[in-house]
Amino acid sequence: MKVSEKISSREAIELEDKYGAHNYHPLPVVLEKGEGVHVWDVEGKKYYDFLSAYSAVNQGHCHPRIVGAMTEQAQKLTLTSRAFHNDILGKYEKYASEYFDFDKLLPMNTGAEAVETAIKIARKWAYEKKGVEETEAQIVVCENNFHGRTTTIISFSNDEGARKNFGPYTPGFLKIPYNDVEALEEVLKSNSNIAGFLVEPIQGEAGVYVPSEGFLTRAKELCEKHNVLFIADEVQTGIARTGKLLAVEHENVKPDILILGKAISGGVYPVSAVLANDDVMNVIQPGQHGSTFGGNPVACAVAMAALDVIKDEKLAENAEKLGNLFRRKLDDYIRSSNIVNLVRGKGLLNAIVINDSEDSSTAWDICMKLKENGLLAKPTHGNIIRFAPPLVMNEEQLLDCVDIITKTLKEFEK
Ligand code: IF1
Repeated sequence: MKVSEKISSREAIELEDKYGAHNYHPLPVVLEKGEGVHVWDVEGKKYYDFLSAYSAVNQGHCHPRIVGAMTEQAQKLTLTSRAFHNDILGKYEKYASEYFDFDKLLPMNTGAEAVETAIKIARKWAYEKKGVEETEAQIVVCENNFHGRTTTIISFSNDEGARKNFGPYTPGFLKIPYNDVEALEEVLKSNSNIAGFLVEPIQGEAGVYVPSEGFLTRAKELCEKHNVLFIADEVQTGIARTGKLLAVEHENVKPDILILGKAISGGVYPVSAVLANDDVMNVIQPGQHGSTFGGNPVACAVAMAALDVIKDEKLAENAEKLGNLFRRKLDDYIRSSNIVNLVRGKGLLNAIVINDSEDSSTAWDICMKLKENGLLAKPTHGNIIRFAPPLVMNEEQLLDCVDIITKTLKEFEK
């Protein structure tokens, strides 16, 4: 079968089922085209994309400037490895370091790789700068975290589905409840070998949990007081998704290590990055960390275009404005609804909690009906549906989506 050969939804799903590992349970829709806030399935049906590939397509599907940057670079030089220099890596590292106001950037490819990189840097910093006894460093993480799927990262997950039967697990992590400043203070006071505090500024996969106002500020203060690195995982919340360039900016908190992924490339190419100032980043010396594709020329070209688009199209401001409108409109509906308990989020990272048990199929059934009505979304855990459209959406499109969502939810009113 040639790639260009037309395929039906049923055929595509059957091929994946027969020849692909069953590591996902996708909604039964087969997409063929994406443009801006819309995607089309192989039968030509058009949908609003309300997942944005888990917040990787913030700039909209196939943004011409980003695809153009990829196409142009791909015809010049795609990959050199880091065995040699090239003419674009340094430009990108300067551009992105200044863009996020850090001294340096370490380029990787996936979010999980960037999280692993941040863990390694924090541990090395603890041994070589803080004086922690080697192999004794601990990193504080939050319950219900999601930071990726590598063996070390799932070692500190409490999601049984993500970690069961993948042991033995990597040691060196201490867990506290999310949004619990007292628990953080307690663990930092009673342990002198803490390297860092790794936290999502909003917990995405857990169900878009926004912490209390001031949590990030207090957490950063405690990290400074106890000489612990504040490590912000902005893979999902970053790149304008929550109405600021970074979610930590809602509290003017500057992390010691910043982790980025997903929309740093506009969903066009796998790009991730770890940023830090010299006193932290310089613990990494030649030969101590790396990746074949990390910082490749295509990634550099794509990321610079993707970050340009965020600023030029004022996507953080748009996310802030449309996010407030979205939650206001849904709150109006929820007041008279018996199927939705609440809507929560920041910017255009939102979720609704369905008034049914976690193990019910209601959230899934609602997403199936949304699909019929021309909007794609997917439940995170159990009875929570995440709503995260591309940030290029305009007000008219957002109100159209609110109509689709509320009309669909009304069909499930008890
Ligand atoms: C899946 C959602 C999950 C992330 C944060 C690191 C990573 C992610 C805060 C790793 C990745 C993706 C992974 C994907 C589903 C999606 C996701 F919340 F975004 F929806 F799982 F939590 N830090 N999130 O959210 O980045 O290695 O994937 O590039 O694994 O099912 P990655």
